[in-house]
Amino acid sequence: MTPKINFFYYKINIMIKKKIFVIGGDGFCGWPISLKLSKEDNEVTILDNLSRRNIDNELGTNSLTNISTIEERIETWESKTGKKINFYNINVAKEFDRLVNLLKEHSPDTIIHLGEQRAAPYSMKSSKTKRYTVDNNLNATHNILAAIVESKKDIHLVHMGTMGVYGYGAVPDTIIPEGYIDIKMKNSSGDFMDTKILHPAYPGSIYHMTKTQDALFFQFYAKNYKIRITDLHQGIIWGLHTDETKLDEKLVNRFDYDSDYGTCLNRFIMQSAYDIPLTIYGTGGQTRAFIHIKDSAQCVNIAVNNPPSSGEPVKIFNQMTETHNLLYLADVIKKVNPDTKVEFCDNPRNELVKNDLVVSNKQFLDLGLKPIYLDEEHIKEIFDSIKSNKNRVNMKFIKPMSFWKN
Ligand code: USQ
Repeated sequence: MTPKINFFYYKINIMIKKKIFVIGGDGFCGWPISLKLSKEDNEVTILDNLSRRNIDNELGTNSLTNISTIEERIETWESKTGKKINFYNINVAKEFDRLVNLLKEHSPDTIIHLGEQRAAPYSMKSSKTKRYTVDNNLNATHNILAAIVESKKDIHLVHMGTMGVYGYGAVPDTIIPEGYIDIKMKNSSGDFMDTKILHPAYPGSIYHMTKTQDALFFQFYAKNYKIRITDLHQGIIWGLHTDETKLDEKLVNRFDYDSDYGTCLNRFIMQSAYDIPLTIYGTGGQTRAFIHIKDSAQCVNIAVNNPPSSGEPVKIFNQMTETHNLLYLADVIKKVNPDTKVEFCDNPRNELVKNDLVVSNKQFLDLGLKPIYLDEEHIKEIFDSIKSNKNRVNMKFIKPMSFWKN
């Protein structure tokens, strides 16, 4: 090899910050996160079995935006930015040996794990979807952990979890801490000893339950194998574009509006934009945590760059920026479109009619997150960007399709 070529390789190496696998990198969160990390000069490899696209086929649903194939997405990104993203079509819940080989071959510094079925309503639809959610999510998480051990590589695992593991205001008048609570336990002499444990799990759906089970896998593997693990307890995402997905129409993110995969604020904005009454379940007194899609990608970027040390307990962040109840969401939307109507529907879910929710997100704020807060300007931006997709709206998917009582 000539000195010139050596220099060339050296240059490439110092330009690449980290080698990152994004498992689930074709999905609603995974795609903008992959682009963000690629833009930040990381070498990004997407591992995805395209299950989200297949579930659209199964349900007959579609993204409101017309998303490109993963191949077109990656080609477009490279032609716009000169940055390459690799892609492997792999089911990590089933193809363990292939996953281990990929880890050995690429030696990623970081794995972002979004390879789970992520809709609470879908997970409650039937025995089939319950079993699929449990089989897929638990096997995916455990295979990734076991593959990291098997590969003998020092890999930081960043997992996309959910605020729903805490329940929503399950312990009234408390601030939800970031993952752990301080407790006192009586010892054999009857004295109270200080200790710290994972916040008790209060899952409200099968999907949320899989994330509470993930937490035990993480605790075990961090302690016994000293794997560096970060768990992000994310709130409800809203918004559509990031700076990267806006670069070309072929990079557009998916926007779900059906009652299984569409999150409430995105659904309400879309309903208002097309003169459909907002489908508020129950009284609208349910309070939830929210985060804009751009902030979600930024938080993952921060987490990637601030890993725990080997042997440290799992690092847990609350990945949310504000809490609101559903009636408040309707009020903000009405400010943008005063013609917005509301329909209070029978609640298909089993949840509190009203709750308070106070959450700490101090760690991300301390690490420099500057949140995008819900306001009329941002809602208007989403209105404008979805206005041209009227022909893709199927009214059949507006009303609840999954029921907690099944
Ligand atoms: N809701 C309505 N009308 C609708 C849809 C939802 O009133 O048309 C209500 C629900 O009853 C619920 C609230 O809005 O009280 C939130 O529902 P959602 O569908 O927006 O969110 P959820 O099912 O909780 O799940 C979403 C994501 C999931 C993520 C979770 C974060 O799909 O992946 O983990 O938000 S959290 O809610 O903080 O657990």
